[in-house]
Amino acid sequence: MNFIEDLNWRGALNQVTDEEGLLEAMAAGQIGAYVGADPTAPSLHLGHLIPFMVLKRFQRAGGKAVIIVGGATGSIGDPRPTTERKLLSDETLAYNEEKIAKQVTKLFGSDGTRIVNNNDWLGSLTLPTFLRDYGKLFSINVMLKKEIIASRLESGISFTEFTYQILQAIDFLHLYQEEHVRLEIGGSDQWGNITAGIDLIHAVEGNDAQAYGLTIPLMTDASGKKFGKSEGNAIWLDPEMTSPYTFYQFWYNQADADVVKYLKYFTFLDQDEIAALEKEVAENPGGRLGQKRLAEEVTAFVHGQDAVAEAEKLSQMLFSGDVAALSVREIEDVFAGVPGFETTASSQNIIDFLVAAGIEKSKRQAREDVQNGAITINGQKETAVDTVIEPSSQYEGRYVLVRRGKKKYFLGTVVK
Ligand code: 545
Repeated sequence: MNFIEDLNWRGALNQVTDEEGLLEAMAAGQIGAYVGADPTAPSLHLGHLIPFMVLKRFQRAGGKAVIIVGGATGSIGDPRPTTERKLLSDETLAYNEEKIAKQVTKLFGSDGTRIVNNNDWLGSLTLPTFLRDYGKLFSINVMLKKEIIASRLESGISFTEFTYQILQAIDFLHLYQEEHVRLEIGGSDQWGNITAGIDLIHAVEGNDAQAYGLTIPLMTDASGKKFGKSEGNAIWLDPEMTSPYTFYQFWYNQADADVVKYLKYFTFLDQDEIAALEKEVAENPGGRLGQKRLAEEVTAFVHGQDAVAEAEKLSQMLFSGDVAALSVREIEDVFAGVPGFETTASSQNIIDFLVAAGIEKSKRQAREDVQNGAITINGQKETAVDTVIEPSSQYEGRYVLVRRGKKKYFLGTVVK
């Protein structure tokens, strides 16, 4: 299967400007492809990852991969369909830029991907040069017809955001000339900017110049919901923002109806491997073998093999209830973003404690659960209704971990 057939099979192709031309160019010798990311946040999240995965597939198909960190474009911001962006402060921009550069270097830098910052060429461009060399080659009439611009004409758009597409187009031309880049890849929201770049290359280099664009569809789950959030939170690639455990669990908890689609989209497993997993999911629904493989593959890709081992160790500990040995750091990773409760450090009767924590609705229910052996505190099953709880006896005195039933955990933070 060639690069395009593979993307089609994976459901990862939305539009391509000239499929035949692109495949010919790829077959004739090594060409480059690029994806850009603006430092408008300190980390990429899962929604951003897909074009980078496609870039990686391009690289595996023999191409050269280039990533632009948009130091210059990020200071302006790609227009959104809704409203004008608020400009980020210089400090925020510098901070995000450093973070994003580090992140893409960590994710892609070790395998020969070239990472560049468009501030290096756009930053020194003067206004007269911009207007003479580039502005003249853009037709306002064409620019106004770009979907994103058209959608903003009613609500309004600044000259700054209107001009964004020209900057991105200059990037493509720059990489065309300097890095032998012939293809730009992006999400479907990038179509207008990518085709602006192709038009600029044709205007400067002649209509025969090989320049192609490819976009990837927006990911949705089986219920049609936008993909990539867990309980309303974005899944970030930065381990400080989304712990590798949460990241792993996000994949592990996907529905059977979605797992094959995600295996195709987010892993480098081949057709045979995915077909085998598809069969497994169909024959053994709820068995989670597909999800486990998905979680392992994507977590290893983003966080490394050690993070997979750690996430699986934590999952096992939580599943078996053997949580006494968890470190404070592990507790914080596992329960980040999960609603919990607060408790004082003073000794409390277990029934009062469970009701005050909101874990049990009534004392009667609390007694019943305790007597039935459904309640575990810090990994220890408590079956006596007169048990006295010392909330600060474990985990450096900072947390108390309650389990009700087989699965449901509640983390209590001990407050002074
Ligand atoms: C800048 C200069 C270029 C080429 C591209 C750009 C960036 C592009 C853009 N891309 C998005 C983005 O999001 C913020 C990321 C991190 C905090 O705005 N104009 O920078 C997203 N992109 C990945 C996909 C995208 C896109 O990074 O293309 O479609 C999301 O899937 O929205 O020369």
